[in-house]
Amino acid sequence: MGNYYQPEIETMPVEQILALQSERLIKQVRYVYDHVKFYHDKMDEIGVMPDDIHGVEDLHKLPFITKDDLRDQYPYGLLAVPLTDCVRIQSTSGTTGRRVVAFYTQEDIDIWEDCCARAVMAAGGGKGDVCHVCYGYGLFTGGPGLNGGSHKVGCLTLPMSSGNTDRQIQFMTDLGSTILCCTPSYAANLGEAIQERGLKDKIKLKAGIFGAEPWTEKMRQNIEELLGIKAYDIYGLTEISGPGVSFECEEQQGMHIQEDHFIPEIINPDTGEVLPEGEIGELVFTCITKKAFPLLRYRTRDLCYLTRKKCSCGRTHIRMHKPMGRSDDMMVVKGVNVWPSQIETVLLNRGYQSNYQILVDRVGNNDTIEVQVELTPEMAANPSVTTAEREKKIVSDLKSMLGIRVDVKVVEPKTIARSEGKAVRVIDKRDLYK
Ligand code: DLL
Repeated sequence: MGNYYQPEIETMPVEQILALQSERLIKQVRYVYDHVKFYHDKMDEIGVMPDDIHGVEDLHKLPFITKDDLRDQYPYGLLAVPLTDCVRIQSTSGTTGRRVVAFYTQEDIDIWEDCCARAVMAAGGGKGDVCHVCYGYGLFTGGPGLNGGSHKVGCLTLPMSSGNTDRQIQFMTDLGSTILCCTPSYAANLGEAIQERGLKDKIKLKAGIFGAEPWTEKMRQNIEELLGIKAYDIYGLTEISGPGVSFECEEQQGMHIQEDHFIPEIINPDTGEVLPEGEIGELVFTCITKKAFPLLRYRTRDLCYLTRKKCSCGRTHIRMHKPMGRSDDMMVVKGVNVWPSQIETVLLNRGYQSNYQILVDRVGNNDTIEVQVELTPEMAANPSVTTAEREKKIVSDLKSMLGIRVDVKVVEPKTIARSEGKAVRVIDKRDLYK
């Protein structure tokens, strides 16, 4: 068994957590300054030395790091260990121009899996449970993270990966899965499929660990009813490790952040000013135990607030409200991170102009995404290529750019409504941040 089960850390008095964070932060800043040229230069530039950091109260002195920095430093610029000490990479969904590759030493993997193990335990998982993981495996962190956590707590782990609903249900009924790990939208799909097949009596699920995309309280109720389970939220991002940066306990009142590994801050996304507990702003993380890819003050772009209100589960780690929006224009569609700029790149590469619109909606439990783009006048004057051919090419380019199917409608010039102010490129009707 790993060392994930550390009730003395999860329930430690707040002053002790803060002391532990300070101790780790001081060491980590020195480590990062000495091992990552990017940080060395950035700190020199603003005149902050590792010796200026005496504890968490000095965190605000450090510079922020953003996804653009990560992109600029791709692939090895932020590595703090020789590549030969790394044993794994994971990567975010969404690709060209926006790829983020995170590196892990074996110790990083162990800690990440410990974080996921705590999440599985908080959902009631342990020896004797059958943990059915249908997050994607591969570069995406969902499958590997929950897989590792499930092993550590001694569950029988089913590494199902995503898709093939019939097979999922068959394993679930034959092997008596008790804990389900997947995106909330897929959980709702599975719930409906199980009901349609009249198999609800045959499943033994008691809990689900759902995250990687925003979901509402209404969706939670729906999933809990459909599957007869308790549905727990889990949050994380590849840059910081993956799932398990925070997770819900049985109280389902926000997600406990694993403060022995990550220090959270909430900032005003426009000014960078640190906001007090309870105020909504952008979530920022500093990793204090990571070795290979140790980010300090990473801006997640997720909007939420933090609370230290006592939780009756006994955990003292601070809680974050589920993400309430984004401070950039990233959307999570079909579980994949999508930036409008990626779609625009595909269109411009094919010779279209910026007259396009992205329509996102949810039909049943499934996201739909359609791109409408105008023909240029030159294209309209050239009937030798049919609209269907044009659409097929864009669908294929978008599939390789984003990894998901996007419906495409090529329309006549000047048919998409022009805006008088800022162009409205995205119409997202899902209303997921509630
Ligand atoms: O989605 C890691 C993960 C896997 C989390 C499985 C939970 C379960 P990325 O692909 O890097 O990593 O996407 C990270 O997804 O910044 C949020 O915007 C969004 N996100 C993740 N979890 C939640 C959640 C994984 N529980 C980005 N609620 C983050 C809302 C979430 N949004």
